[in-house]
Amino acid sequence: MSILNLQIGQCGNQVASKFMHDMTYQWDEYSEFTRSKIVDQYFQVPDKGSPFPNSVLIDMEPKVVDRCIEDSSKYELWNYNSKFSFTKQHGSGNNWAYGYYLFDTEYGDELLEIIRKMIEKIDYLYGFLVFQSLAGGTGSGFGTHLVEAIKIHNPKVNMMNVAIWPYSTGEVILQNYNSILTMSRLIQHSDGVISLYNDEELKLCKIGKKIKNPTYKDINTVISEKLLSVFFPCANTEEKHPALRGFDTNDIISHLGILPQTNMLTMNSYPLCPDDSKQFNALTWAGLLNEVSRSFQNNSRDSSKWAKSFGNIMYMRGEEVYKYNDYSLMEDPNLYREDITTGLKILKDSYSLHGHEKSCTVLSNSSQITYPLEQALRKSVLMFRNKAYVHHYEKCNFTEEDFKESFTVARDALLNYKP
Ligand SMILES: Nc1nc2c(ncn2[C@@H]2O[C@H](COP(=O)(O)OP(=O)(O)OP(=O)(O)O)[C@@H](O)[C@H]2O)c(=O)[nH]1
Ligand SMILES: [Mg+2]
Repeated sequence: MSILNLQIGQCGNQVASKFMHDMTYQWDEYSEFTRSKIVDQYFQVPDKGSPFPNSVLIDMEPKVVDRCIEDSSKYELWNYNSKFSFTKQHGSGNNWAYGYYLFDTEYGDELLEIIRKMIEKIDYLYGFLVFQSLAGGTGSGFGTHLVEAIKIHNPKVNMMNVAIWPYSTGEVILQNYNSILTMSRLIQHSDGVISLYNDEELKLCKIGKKIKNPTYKDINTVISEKLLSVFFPCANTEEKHPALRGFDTNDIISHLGILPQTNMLTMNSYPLCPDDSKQFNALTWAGLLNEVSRSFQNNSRDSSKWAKSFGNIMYMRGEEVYKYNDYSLMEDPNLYREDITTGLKILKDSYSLHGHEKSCTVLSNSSQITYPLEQALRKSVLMFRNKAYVHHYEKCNFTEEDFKESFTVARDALLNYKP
């Protein structure tokens, strides 16, 4: 029962490499159950040579992929297998359409062959986990086309995406176009898109961790913590949901009420970081649940403004977790849609992650996604009306009609999330 990770572009590779590194970081402390689940799920153990992750490293430039492979060559437990990497000598220039076009015209078949070889090695593949940024050209454009192609070749295998949103102040001039074009395709082809925000993670590093000038390395540490709180094995020996294992993408998809075009997921995690001042109020399970549930309230007492969920999965990890059973704050009907909801699922493990005594993360299929998507859509439409940079996309066979179609998909998805 394995997941195949696809790490695409600079951001996708750096985030996924940190995630895989942290997955095995405190190996000696893990239980037998946890170790066997990690190996089963994420690694190949060949007869000869060292174990390697079920990961394919992909970029249009060699630098980042080479560095990820080189860094991992120093790890004791595993190393990336360079046979499962794919690089070329030019980037996609932050242009979604160029990345998409390169897949179509030049490199798609070659890459699909590498992925096919990886699939052959896996006993039972049940999911893809794709790491990409929304703003660059490779992770977003090339990555989007790859997702579409994989879905055609493996329609029964589920597909989850980890999408990193750019800083809203904007380092990349085309980032709003690229974000909307990627999201509009993932809305149609993915089974669940987990959004993470560079703005939010930067704030956590600065305010929570007191890092003056956070680097991508710092930001990726925070992102990796959040992702592990979901994808790290969960023993969940409590009676309430004995079959659930949490990190299994099938479970996530079936329990989050994901329907076609309502597949945009967000994460709320507490404590935010070790020296975050909030953690002093949140050292009890009740305090943590209070913090997590408050993040659905959009700072408002008006319940009509609360984020409404199709479904939530709450991961509770740490000390005395099995003794705690008051989930009323996260079961509050105000947090859920009236028409359709799968409600709250709870997963527990007594192993504490990231040095926190206790931690609580909610993975949510809810209207929390609407604000960033609306903002990116608004800015894209404004640029498009002024024909700004459209010719860069047209050069790569991406027409004005294609733009309009993507805007419509994004608008329709937003409507699906309206309570
Ligand atoms: N969190 C995080 N964001 C990153 C990292 N590297 C780049 N980004 C973000 O990703 C976006 C740029 O995308 P990249 O991943 O660099 O682009 P790419 O996919 O390599 O595509 P091209 O370089 O255009 O071929 C910007 O929003 C950056 O802030 C990283 O290591 N961590
Ligand atoms: Mg790049």
